Amino acid sequence: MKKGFVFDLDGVITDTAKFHFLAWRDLGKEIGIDVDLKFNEQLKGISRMDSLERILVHGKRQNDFTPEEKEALAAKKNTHYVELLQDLTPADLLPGVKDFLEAAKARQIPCAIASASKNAPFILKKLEVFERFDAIVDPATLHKGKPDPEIFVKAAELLGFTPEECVGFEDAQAGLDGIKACGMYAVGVLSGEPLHGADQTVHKLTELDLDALLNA
Ligand code: B16
Ligand code: MG
Repeated sequence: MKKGFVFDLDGVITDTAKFHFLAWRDLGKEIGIDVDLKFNEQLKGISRMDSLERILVHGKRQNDFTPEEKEALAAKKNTHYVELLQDLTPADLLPGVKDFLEAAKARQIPCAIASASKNAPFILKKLEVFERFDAIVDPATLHKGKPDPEIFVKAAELLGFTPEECVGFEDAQAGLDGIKACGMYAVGVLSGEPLHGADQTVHKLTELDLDALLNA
């Protein structure tokens, strides 16, 4: 019997990938690097600084900036990203999320957020579901980003369970690999590119049978 749920944020609870894309695309323009939608897929689930490093490699500019300049570029992208988040409302929850969280609450299944985003608490408050989560992993405390399983192990620990006792929900391959690497049951949420290695995949959380999932 599964005891806890661990959710990724971007692509599972809400679609903030479109805002990450716009902010990275504009920053890319300023430094002469083309960031298109296809390349943006590679940034899903990847931390802010690791995303910048990938963009610099993509534009063959990985040796052109000092650590301080990289910090400034990442901060500039984040300022733009946070501006784009200002109009977020509960209507931006992905289909089925609200009902799924309510159903989990009715069955007293604790829920955690395992997101690479340092903006997760702000986003969850905008979506009016912050109170619904029993734990949010602070990505600043982690040693390794996804696909390392650390964030999912930590989320299970914060809920008081082992990874095997939890179900993880992810839309990005990096996150899915992290979930599987710690023995957690993985639900892949399809948002674009195919996902490999999930125990089951859905397009929306409405497709899930909660009782079957708890017994998976
Ligand atoms: P921030 P997730 C990830 O969220 C995004 O998918 C990824 O594109 C982003 O770079 C990362 O959060 C860090 O976000 O700049 O807000 O700290 O999918 O792990 O919920
Ligand atoms: Mg995601």
